Amino acid sequence: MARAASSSSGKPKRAPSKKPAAEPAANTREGGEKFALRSLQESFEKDRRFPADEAQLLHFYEQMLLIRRFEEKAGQLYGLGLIGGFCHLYIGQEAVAVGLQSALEEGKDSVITGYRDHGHMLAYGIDPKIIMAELTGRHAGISKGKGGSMHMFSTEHAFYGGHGIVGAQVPLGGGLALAHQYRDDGGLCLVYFGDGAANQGQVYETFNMASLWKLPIVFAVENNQYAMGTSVKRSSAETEFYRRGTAFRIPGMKADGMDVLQVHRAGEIAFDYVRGGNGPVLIELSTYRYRGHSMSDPAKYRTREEVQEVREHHDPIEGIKADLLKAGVAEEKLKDIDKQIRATVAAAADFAESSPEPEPAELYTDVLVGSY
Ligand SMILES: Cc1ncc(C[n+]2csc(CCOP(=O)(O)OP(=O)(O)O)c2C)c(N)n1
Ligand SMILES: [Mg+2]
Repeated sequence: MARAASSSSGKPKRAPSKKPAAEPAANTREGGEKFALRSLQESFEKDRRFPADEAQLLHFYEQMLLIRRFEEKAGQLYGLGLIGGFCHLYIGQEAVAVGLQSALEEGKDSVITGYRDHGHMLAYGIDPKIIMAELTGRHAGISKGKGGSMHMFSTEHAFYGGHGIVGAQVPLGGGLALAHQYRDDGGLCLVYFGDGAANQGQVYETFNMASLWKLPIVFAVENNQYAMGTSVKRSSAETEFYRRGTAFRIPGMKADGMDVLQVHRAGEIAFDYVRGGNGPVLIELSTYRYRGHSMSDPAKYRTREEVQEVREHHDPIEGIKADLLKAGVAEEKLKDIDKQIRATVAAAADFAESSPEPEPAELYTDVLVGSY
């Protein structure tokens, strides 16, 4: 039977454009069968590592090492009872936040993530003192000590948290991207979420609207192989997370999340594409967390050998160190940088421990009270 010239909803089909039709982009409805999941991966595969010069390599090394040493110290303070509530460390995943955020335009682009958020803040150059003060619930903390480890924000850096509800940051990120589009400010939103969060329905609702409206958004799945104690193999029907946007015509990319140069390069390609008005990109960063899910995780779901293998052969900081040594940087210099970073982190911990807690009156500030 011949098809009527109307869509399934009964509405007449849009009249064909009078302009000479430009070749439709593959990743649009008009692009029909041409949608290519791996269209961006192909350009990435041509040249997977960002060709950093010595100064850039040193910068990546310093940023990742700062996150590592900061998180080690946070673990110690937690053990001493100075950090209350939940505390999720980023040790092992440093290359993801550093590689991606260094490819953003700070102040123009926005970032949002889940509760494993200390590294993302440090990657923005936010003062470790005020992050540590937040972890220890002090007034000087970035959320005045009222947010703690999971709920930190810096509107100055367009960093919108810090969210404890798994996956909730994804639709919020969609909203941030819609705001960029509406204001036409040229910015994009980078949304991070985990492999576990990737199984949530709200993620796919966001994919649909983001793709339909061509929102300037990059979805970054930090696949650290586990959601609490459940491995991706036990929880996910599709463990190749970069494919998860296929049904929504979102091109997918996959990069080694333990190699900061690969992450940065993948970020550049994705951000360029999104800034071109082409709609969202999904990047899967394969990574690994060395510590437990949170500080109270006995980690019985994996062997010590598994963790040891990643530490010995895939550590992101050892990786960049090898690049630096190859570039002729003296090992002594790298040791000096480590010493300075340890001193910075020790000063942040001292500051946090000696800062006052918020006044009781703070209970009444930043609280939304109103009638609806
Ligand atoms: C809606 C919701 N369900 C469950 C939880 C409890 N929970 C906290 S973290 C987590 C696992 C999430 O894993 P993943 O998304 O892989 O992130 P990762 O912790 O590995 O960074 C769960 C189930 C929660 N905080 N929110
Ligand atoms: Mg995970």
